[in-house]
Amino acid sequence: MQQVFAMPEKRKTPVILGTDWHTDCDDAVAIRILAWHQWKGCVRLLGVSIDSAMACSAASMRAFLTHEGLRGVPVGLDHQATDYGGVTRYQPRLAAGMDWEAENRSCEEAVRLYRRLLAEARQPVTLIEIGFLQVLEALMDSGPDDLSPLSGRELIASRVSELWVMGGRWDGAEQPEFNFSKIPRASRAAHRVLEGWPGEVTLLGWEAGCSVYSGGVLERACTWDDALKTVLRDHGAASGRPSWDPLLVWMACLGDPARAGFDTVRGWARANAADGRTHFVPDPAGRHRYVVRRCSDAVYGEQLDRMILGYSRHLHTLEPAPETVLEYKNKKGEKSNETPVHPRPAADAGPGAVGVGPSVL
Ligand SMILES: [Ca+2]
Repeated sequence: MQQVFAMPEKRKTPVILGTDWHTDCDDAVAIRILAWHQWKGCVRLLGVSIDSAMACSAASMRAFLTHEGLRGVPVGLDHQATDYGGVTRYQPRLAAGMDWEAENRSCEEAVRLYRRLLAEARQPVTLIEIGFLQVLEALMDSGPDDLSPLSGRELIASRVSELWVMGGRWDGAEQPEFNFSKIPRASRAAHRVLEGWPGEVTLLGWEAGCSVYSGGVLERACTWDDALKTVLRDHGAASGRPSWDPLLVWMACLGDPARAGFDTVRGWARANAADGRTHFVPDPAGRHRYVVRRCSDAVYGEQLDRMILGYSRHLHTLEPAPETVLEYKNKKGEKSNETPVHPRPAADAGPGAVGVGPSVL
């Protein structure tokens, strides 16, 4: 039976993305999925928090956000998070020609970015975490400051609608998952966030995304320049990459796992503070839930690829989203709804050559 997926609602839900932006590249695919939802008017990206600190973390993130039509989104960095280590090819290429140290230095401390954005929020904010959890742990533990008289827990309780986390394993497997176990303090942070987060948490585990491949559509069907295509090639994943982070971002932007084709199990999730191994106790009154797939790998992968290529074509053809059409006065002082100039330069091929259209779901 054909699975019917929900179109995004034009709610412009404010979201903050936390990402390790580390050695894997599915975070970049996830940002493409988020950008697609912003284009469709579903979400509004308030900021990005990077929770591992590499040589060109901030420079490569800012460059990629610009490629994705998200220039100017504030970027925070956990400046202490050099202990995650790691080397990657895609970041240096994105950051070529930029002053890496200066870009990192210019980033607001990640916890302070969260506190500032939450203090300024006038409607509930969705938090999406596709990396390590020590920044959210520090947010939870933060005290009142010049940004807000509220403690971190009070800010979360009053301003955050829900936290969405890619992490853990919820299929009963013994092995710990990467985000919850890369280094000891990642495990401790996972333990403490699951134990003490004052709100709803939805978890997508390793098992839900490991066999869903996405992104390969760019190699097959995108004949123009696309930064994400280059990122995937640099990672050695031109034919696609498992979709842990993209799947979580998709359901979080929709605000409901069911709308992305997932069931949920409610209860209490726990992570071992020493090694990040996870455990779940079903309970209808629990504040946590993990997602369970309804569909085949191919069905999820196709849906993600349609968004990935649809947004690529949008960037390439400079097609304006309805939400970005500005009203302005022409030379005669008359109001006009003419298309504004898109900040991206024109690329080298015409529109509509291959693949699916931008209205994809
Ligand atoms: Ca990640």
